[in-house]
Amino acid sequence: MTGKPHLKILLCAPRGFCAGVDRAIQIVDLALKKFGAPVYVRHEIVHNKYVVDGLRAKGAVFVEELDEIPEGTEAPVIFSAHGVARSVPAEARHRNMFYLDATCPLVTKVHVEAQRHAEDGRDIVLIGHKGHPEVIGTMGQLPPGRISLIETVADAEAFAPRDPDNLALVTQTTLSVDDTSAIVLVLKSRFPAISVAHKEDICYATTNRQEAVKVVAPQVDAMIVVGAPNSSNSMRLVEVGERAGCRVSVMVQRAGDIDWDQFAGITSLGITAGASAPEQLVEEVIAAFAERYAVSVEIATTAEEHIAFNIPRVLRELEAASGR
Ligand code: 0CN
Ligand code: SF4
Repeated sequence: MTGKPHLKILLCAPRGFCAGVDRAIQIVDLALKKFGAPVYVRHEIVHNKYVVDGLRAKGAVFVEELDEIPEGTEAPVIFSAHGVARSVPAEARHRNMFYLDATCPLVTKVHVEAQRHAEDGRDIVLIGHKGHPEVIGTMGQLPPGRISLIETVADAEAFAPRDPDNLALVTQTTLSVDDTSAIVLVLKSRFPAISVAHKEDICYATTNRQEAVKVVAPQVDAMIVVGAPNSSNSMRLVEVGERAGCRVSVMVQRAGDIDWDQFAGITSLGITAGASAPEQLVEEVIAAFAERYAVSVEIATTAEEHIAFNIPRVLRELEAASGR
């Protein structure tokens, strides 16, 4: 018998890596194998320091813009999962760079939607967070002025389009499902003709992880989201936990970040992880609790995920050629 207090951990499922993140990391890994170091990566491939540090140790060089990459390099450059403005591949082509696009196919789908709406003569409303790389990438699919960014219900109420009867709506993929539906409601009531895809563009992974937290958070004393502060989908999970009435709903990047005072006296804990957070970090957090508590871990499954995305053909071909 240990003298440790008992702690029941409810582990959200699904949690952690989504298909887009898995693919993006695989693209960097395979590129390093095929072309050797260095491989340049524009922006954090996914928003997780542990992932980025791990790839950096294998020879990936992270930059924010292409102009940080030396002129004339033959090393490939990879665009992150969040997508890029059209000017980025254009610049890469102009500089004769070899690039690989790790943009999640679900983000590319939004880019294509925006382009189609523009071809049909509509102006576009994008719901998203200003300054987020996905928003910069999506807005950069069209010339300035064609896409208006809406961040809040107040923005939607104040929005004054030049042609209210000729609008289309697209969204960032990693938003709060509930906040977005409130904004969509305002836009639809103000602009009944607005063209919306069957639903907003929030991806399956974002939706499923929020749904799991909604189920788990009301059952526990505290909620931990393993993730990073610059990860939109992870930050949304913290909010969902708070709104579900959890007294403590916090983000933790690594076990070392845990503020033990916040968890004093708890007997149950919910744990999830953002779409860019590796499972090793979840295990590390559980292990840290297991040092102080007699933990029991139960999995709370709210959805099954069986989605996987293909990697770019050039890597598949190289993979085949090298006999892997
Ligand atoms: O954390 P991520 O790298 O990105 P955001 O949630 O900040 O968009 O997760 C991958 C998501 C994508 C694209
Ligand atoms: Fe793609 Fe969604 Fe994952 Fe982003 S969170 S990489 S959109 S599956």
